[in-house]
Amino acid sequence: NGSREELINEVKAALSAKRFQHVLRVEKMATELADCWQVDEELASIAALTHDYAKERSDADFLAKISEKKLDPNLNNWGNNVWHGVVGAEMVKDELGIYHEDILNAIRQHTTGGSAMTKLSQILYMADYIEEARDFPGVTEVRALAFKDLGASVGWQTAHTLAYLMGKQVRIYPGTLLTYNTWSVK
Ligand code: DGI
Ligand code: FE
Ligand code: FE
Ligand code: FE
Repeated sequence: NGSREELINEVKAALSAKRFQHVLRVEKMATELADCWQVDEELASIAALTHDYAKERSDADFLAKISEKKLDPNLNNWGNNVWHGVVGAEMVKDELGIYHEDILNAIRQHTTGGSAMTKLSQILYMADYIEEARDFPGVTEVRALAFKDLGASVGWQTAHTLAYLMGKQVRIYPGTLLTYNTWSVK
């Protein structure tokens, strides 16, 4: 725990080169959004650098952490997509020594969002979605929206991600639906 360089080395060691480059792009976008929305840029940097720290961990690691930290046992029924944020935050805390609750909540919420999201959480959720290598229909528009109306951009992402997931007929995490009902409904 300490310098950005130290944190970068720990994250780099935990991830593929490709995912580490994504993390650096999320950091760049998150600090730009933080500057725009008057959020502490250092908090945005730390949250972005650590948001996918646990993404490459085994299912067994996540299941052990759910049990160790006595998290909601319903989490056992999900998978890496949900675990790497919700359970990954516990690994960031225990292994990287990051205890700032706003940062940990932003990591917890970075994939599924949440009904209550701080500005930092909204920023990380959006930065992950619109970092400069992301390419999907509407990306230019939603990038601009994130700097103009942050909450509306959260609603846009949630509506589009939910539609995409439903198109694939995969299971929807209840938290994703709560995010939709809070941020996307007109
Ligand atoms: O970790 P990243 O790839 O940078 O991005 P992410 O953490 O935002 O999303 C990881 C994946 O999670 C993405 O492919 C969409 C998926 N996802 C988000 N909400 C849900 C979900 N998958 C399921 N099955 N259910 C959800 O509610
Ligand atoms: Fe992620
Ligand atoms: Fe995301
Ligand atoms: Fe990510």
